[in-house]
Amino acid sequence: MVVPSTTPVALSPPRHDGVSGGIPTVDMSAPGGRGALARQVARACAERGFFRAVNHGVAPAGGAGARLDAAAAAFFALPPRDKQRAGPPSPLGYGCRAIGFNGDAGELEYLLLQANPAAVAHRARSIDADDPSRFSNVVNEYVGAVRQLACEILDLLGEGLGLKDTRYFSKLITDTDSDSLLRINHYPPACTIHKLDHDDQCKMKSGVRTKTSNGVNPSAGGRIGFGEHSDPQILSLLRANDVDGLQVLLNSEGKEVWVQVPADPSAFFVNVGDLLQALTNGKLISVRHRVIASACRPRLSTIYFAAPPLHARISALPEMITTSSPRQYRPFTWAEYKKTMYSLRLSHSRLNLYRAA
Ligand code: GA4
Repeated sequence: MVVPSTTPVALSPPRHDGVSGGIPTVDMSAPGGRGALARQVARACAERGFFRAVNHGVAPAGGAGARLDAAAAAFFALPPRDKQRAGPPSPLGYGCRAIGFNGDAGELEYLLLQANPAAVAHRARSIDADDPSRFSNVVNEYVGAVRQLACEILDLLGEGLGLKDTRYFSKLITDTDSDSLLRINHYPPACTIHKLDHDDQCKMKSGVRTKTSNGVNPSAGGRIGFGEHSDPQILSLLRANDVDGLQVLLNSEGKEVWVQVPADPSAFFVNVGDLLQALTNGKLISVRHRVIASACRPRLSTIYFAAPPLHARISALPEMITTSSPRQYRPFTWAEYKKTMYSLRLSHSRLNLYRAA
């Protein structure tokens, strides 16, 4: 077994074009043709399970992303009592520190929403009591745009992997019953964290700052904002402000190392989820990642988790199974997988429970 080193590193030197510090970058508008783009996306997802998408055309400055960030910031600035009207997370709704149902905790507060208009409208009443439709419009506009990008990436993957039905993956997430989620995470400035008890955390004000010379609180380094895990769904698209914190576990010359992902508010960070690993028979890898919240400024991130409908059958595609690459996972439904994931801790390597006999 490979033991991950705990100290985050930047991998160097870059291994091939478009890879910097171990993190592949894909220019979604690069000239050079769709075939080349498809191959680049498939290669990044196979080698790293993760890439930075730039020039993606979604949420340019002042667009849907900026409007969502403003609505989220306004919500998180509310007094704790008001925010708690949208919680506790069931798992959807407002949550503070507690993650899932099995004792996981992080230094964050969040909103977890089902990414469909009816569910958003229902939830918006407890999030923006003054004008619920204002909040739902902003969320729905963002979800529409980010889902389009997710479909584009999934279609490129279908092409890059040489699937017979290149739209197989994207059809799973555009189904009207798709179980996709939107998560908005607010990591309060580490400098304001005094005590770790639940009440204190959840009452923290996000605007309070402690002065340091470089904006990073040295004594707060290493706090787990969101613990190590892989995303269970098909594909996740993350956008965040200019505050660092995200780290991915990458393999470098046979060793697993935590790699810091420099913040880039103009980019989407894309990662392969467990279901895509299963559908591709392990060809694409569901990357483990975490957030270390050590900055003196709040980190705000928004993640779209593209998921299939609950009844979708997840089984490796025939093109992915060969004599040299036999079936790795037994077929299962997304509903079955979700039940398993909610019964386990955040860091569990849950896909291993589905290994073919
Ligand atoms: C990790 C990815 C997403 O944030 C999430 C998380 C979910 C939750 O917060 O309710 C889970 C976690 C995530 C996987 C294991 C279970 C479920 C918390 C947890 C301990 C929304 C998701 O889909 O799975």
